[in-house]
Amino acid sequence: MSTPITNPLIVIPAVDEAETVGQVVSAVRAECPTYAILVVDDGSTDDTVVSAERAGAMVASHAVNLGVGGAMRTGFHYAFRNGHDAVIQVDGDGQHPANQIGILLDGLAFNDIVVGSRFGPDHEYSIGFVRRLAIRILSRAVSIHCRTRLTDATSGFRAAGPRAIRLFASHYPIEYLGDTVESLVLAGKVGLTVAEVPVAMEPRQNGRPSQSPFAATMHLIRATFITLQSFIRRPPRGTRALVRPAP
Ligand SMILES: Nc1nc2c(ncn2[C@@H]2O[C@H](COP(=O)(O)OP(=O)(O)O)[C@@H](O)[C@H]2O)c(=O)[nH]1
Ligand SMILES: [Mg+2]
Repeated sequence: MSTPITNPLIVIPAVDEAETVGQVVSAVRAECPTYAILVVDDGSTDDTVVSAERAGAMVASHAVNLGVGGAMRTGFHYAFRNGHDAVIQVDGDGQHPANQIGILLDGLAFNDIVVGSRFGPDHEYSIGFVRRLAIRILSRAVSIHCRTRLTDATSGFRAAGPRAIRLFASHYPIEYLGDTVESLVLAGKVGLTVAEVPVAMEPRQNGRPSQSPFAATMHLIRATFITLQSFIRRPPRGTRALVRPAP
């Protein structure tokens, strides 16, 4: 795990983010000029693909919408096949500042997965009471699986190292919130190490979030029950072997 990261891949899941995805790609390229950037377009009806390509990213397009989990599965698969030793997930709406990517990558020296938290002591991020409460409960439950203290288990700003890439290239949860919460539960269950670091995040720059605040809150509550249920579920067959260090 202490081998330095030399070949990271930025994965940007995006649906209808033509207004912002170009700026996001440009900002990442300015901050991390040598990193490969893959935008996973999931059936956008606007110019997301054109904007991303114009800004210099590679684009993978799904023929049908598979959700953020499906997009990340594509991203991890690409990373595994092409020898990348880190995957950094970044939103296409400008919420995740490129200058915070280095903070996530630094954490990979000691951990398999590093999650960027909106709720660090030095960062202000406004969020509704019920949503905050649901995130807190979810984060507590995921913390138990991951044997660490997490405050923002639903954050999509995160980095994964080589062992996590091996796992997620073949098993990435694709149900709603699977991309964030379930993926951490799986990682914890098979013995990967997870850490959280505080990062600065911006409000969405344009367009609408994929969920209304009400729908997002209801889903968070549902996800809390599903996550609690995960305490009695076993990880899929074969996943432990995938993360075993080479002899
Ligand atoms: N590939 C893919 N990306 C999506 C989908 N839904 C949302 N996204 C992207 O995932 C990122 C996070 O979504 P967002 O709506 O910003 O979620 P929030 O930040 O949790 O409010 C954005 O870049 C979206 O464009 C989807 O169904 N497929
Ligand atoms: Mg967002």
